[in-house]
Amino acid sequence: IQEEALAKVEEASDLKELQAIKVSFLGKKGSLTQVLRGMGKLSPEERPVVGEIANQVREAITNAIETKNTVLENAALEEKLQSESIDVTLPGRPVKVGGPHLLTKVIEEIEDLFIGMGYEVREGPEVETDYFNFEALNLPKDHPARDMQDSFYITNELLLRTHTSPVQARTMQEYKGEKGFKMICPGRVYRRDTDDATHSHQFTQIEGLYVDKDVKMSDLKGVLNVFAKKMFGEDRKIRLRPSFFPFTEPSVEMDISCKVCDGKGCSVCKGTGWIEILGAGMVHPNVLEMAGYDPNVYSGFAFGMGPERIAMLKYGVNDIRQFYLNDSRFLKQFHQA
Ligand code: FA5
Repeated sequence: IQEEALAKVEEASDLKELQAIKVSFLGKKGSLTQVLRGMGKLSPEERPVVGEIANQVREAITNAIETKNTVLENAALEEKLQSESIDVTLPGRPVKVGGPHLLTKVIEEIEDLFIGMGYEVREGPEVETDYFNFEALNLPKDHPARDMQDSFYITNELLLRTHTSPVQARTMQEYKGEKGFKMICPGRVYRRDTDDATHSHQFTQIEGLYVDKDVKMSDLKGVLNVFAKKMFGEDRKIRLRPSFFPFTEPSVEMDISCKVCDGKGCSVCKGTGWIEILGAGMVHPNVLEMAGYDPNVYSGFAFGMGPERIAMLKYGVNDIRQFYLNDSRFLKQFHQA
């Protein structure tokens, strides 16, 4: 029995097999156990002799199994370590990092440009009073021009601002009609417009206002010209067309000469070759007066532009809705831009 058992233990190749061998010799029905059970039938002289041998055999088998058990356990551990080892020399997986939204970048670019010309950056509330959004801008109740900007009213007196122009009146009030200043104000605005490729019901504007003694229309033209060239390139031309806003007189809209470029070169846009990007004008005397400035002493110019339209023109985006879809395939194209 001992020889047979030791040979089998030696051959065992895994822990399961070793366990089976242990049961077959030492278990309840194991062959050595059978021998021990049969001892009762032996004569009193034979019993101690056979008993001693049987005990020695059991000890030998038990020792052999334990030794083999340790060997097999170590082997199993070794194998596990091998198969689960980490190759630290493999290149890591890149961690995805975000970046500023294209619109944020364009707004910051415009801000930098005007900060360079001495403008301060201001903010105003998106939930605005009827007074600042309309009345202080020379748009009394029932004025037909209110229809130009279909509004989201919250109460009779509160609405989501339809443009950033209320910040003109707010800033003038803060300066109390006492001194000149230059400011721009970027922010979100809301209109009951139907969404399409160039219109959104929520979009951004950047307002600009320069109030001082002796500000002239030619100053406005000069500043807009610098802005257009810095933003779109030296070869761009601007065109001011007569327009109407109740808060400016005279009022203009600014077009920029438009070109489309592809791999083969650039050509002017289809249609007129011009694209409208902002509204502007000389601050209406009524607006100056309501905000505490004497229109006989002070004058000013103001403008309001749409950064989405500017970004579309500059980066070749053909649908304004792309800015709000949060499609990472669109967004990540501009992370390095
Ligand atoms: C105004 O909102 C005037 N407050 C601008 C102004 C300021 C004039 C100061 C004079 C003095 P208008 O509605 O045209 O004007 O809008 C200005 C710009 O906002 C447009 O040129 C366009 O670039 C952008 N814009 C207007 N409506 C939308 C829209 N639904 N979606 C995206 N951009 C728009």
